[in-house]
Amino acid sequence: MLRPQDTITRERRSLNGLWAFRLDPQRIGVQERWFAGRLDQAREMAVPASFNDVAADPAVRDYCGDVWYQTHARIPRGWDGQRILLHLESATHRARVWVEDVEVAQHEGGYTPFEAEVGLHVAPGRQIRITVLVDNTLTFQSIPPGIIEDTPVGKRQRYWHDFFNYAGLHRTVWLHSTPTSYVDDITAVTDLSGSTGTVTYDVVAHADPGQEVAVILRDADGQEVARATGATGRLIVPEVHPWGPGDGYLYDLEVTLVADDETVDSYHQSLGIRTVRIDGARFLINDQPFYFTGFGKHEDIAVIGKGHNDAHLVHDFALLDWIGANSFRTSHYPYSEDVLDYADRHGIVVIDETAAVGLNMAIGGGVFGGQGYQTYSPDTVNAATQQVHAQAIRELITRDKNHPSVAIWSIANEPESDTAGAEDYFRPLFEVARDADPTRPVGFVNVMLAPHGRCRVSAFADVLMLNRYYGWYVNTGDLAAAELAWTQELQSWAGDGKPIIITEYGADTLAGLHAIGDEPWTEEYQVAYLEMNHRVFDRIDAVVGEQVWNFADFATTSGIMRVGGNKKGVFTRDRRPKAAAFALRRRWRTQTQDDL
Ligand code: GCB
Repeated sequence: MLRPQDTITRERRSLNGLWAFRLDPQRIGVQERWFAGRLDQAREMAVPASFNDVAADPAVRDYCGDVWYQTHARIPRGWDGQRILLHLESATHRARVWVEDVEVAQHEGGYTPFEAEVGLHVAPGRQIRITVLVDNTLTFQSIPPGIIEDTPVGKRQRYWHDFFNYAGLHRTVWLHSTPTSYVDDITAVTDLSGSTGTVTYDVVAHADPGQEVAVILRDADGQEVARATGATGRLIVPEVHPWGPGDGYLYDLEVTLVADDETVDSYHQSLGIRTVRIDGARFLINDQPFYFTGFGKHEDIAVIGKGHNDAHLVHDFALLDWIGANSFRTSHYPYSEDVLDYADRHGIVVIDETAAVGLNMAIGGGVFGGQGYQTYSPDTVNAATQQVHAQAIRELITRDKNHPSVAIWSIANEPESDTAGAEDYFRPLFEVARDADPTRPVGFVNVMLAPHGRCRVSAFADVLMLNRYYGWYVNTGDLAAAELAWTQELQSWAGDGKPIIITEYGADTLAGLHAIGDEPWTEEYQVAYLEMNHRVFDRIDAVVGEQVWNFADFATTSGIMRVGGNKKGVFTRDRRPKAAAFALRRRWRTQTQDDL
């Protein structure tokens, strides 16, 4: 599946705007066929957006279950004879979709796209009704997992991850057309040797006899640099301009389906020519050692929650640039494709993560509620969960495999990883990732509860990604003790001979709170905490990256550990800098990659 595009053979129409919206707490909508007519008793809801905060209604904010979205759209007359599709970039966490009275799609997983051919049910020029049932429930068989607890006052959704369960239609919904013979998928793998680049491509096309695949590679000025015919092949690019950190140089691969010199279908795939490789404990991009600076982020904005917004996208990247960040992690789910496109164009390196977060009932139960469960068991995270997780990995890699910015696949955040159950659960998932993409390093993010020597999953990983909170959750307020303990632990990981990226270190900080001594929650403490961490990292050669938790304050479920959300942001939720922002800027903008 390719993302919808406007090309000489394809068209797309965004369905973003205000949709009809209705909660369905009794789950009667399917039985009553709410899709079969105009949605009754509906309010208006913005798409894209999380529905939770838009309505200013606690019943909507904390809602758990089925919600219905409906819109009407006209199929362009010019699409007569074309393949017509409905494409949803995400529906969190699962969806069923009807066009008129016909169910056309179902999808599990809240952060990856899906689409359905709808041509049989629509007529060009006519208006159609599109109805989407979105279910935001988390269960042990969803990624991320959660549980609905029956309490004396009703059902309550619990989950073991530290961000608010925003849901809805978070990204663009498209109607789009392709020719009936069409390019269905493109995989491009790039390589560099001296000043020569290569692009090895593989195109899946639904072609009629007599039609063939042809590709043309153009540089950023639109000049042709290579061409070939055939569904698979290799293009040689002399005097290549590689993609690299800080240099988002992109080529355009035009993939066409041709018959007798006529273009039947055309799709443009942007490409960055670069390599990613691990050499011992070094992380190499284009054979140069790379040191990650940046953040774990969230898609999290006031009012629209996890809804995609272009102005916020540009602003967040402007702040990344201002502070000197060269990378971020899509903690803790796949982000909008617009985010990755932007990272490609601006040379920002991405650790791309699945939504497998909170597979750890020991830690999450203590912090966020939902105690007393065993993580891996036939009744909790089990073989069925593993299948859903495997599918989430495949869908992530299918969607993002051609982004030069993506340097690492992270298949989970902080799962329980120190038990035999964890080993059995994760071993096959690493294979799933490597089968789907043999070219990029694969890892997962290790939690403090599974330190070196106890973690049974890190052996499967190409790169070690550690989240550590010395000086915050442990040695709170005692940075000297934290520094010693952290250095010792990190030295033991360094013995594994793999590159180490610190994917989380951070301290909750209330903007405007100050103190002279080491007082947690103050702006000064956040600075001192980060500086302590940096002293530790700078001692250990195997550390090839530091990503602070978090870029900005973000919304969480309510609980005694959180004050109006998680406050570990270096920026506030409305993107104002805390003192730590200036401290990081000094480190990241004034030091070179060699110093770090
Ligand atoms: C973690 C999690 C992240 C939390 C963070 C915290 O280890 O990966 O999702 O938000 O800690 O602030 O506790």
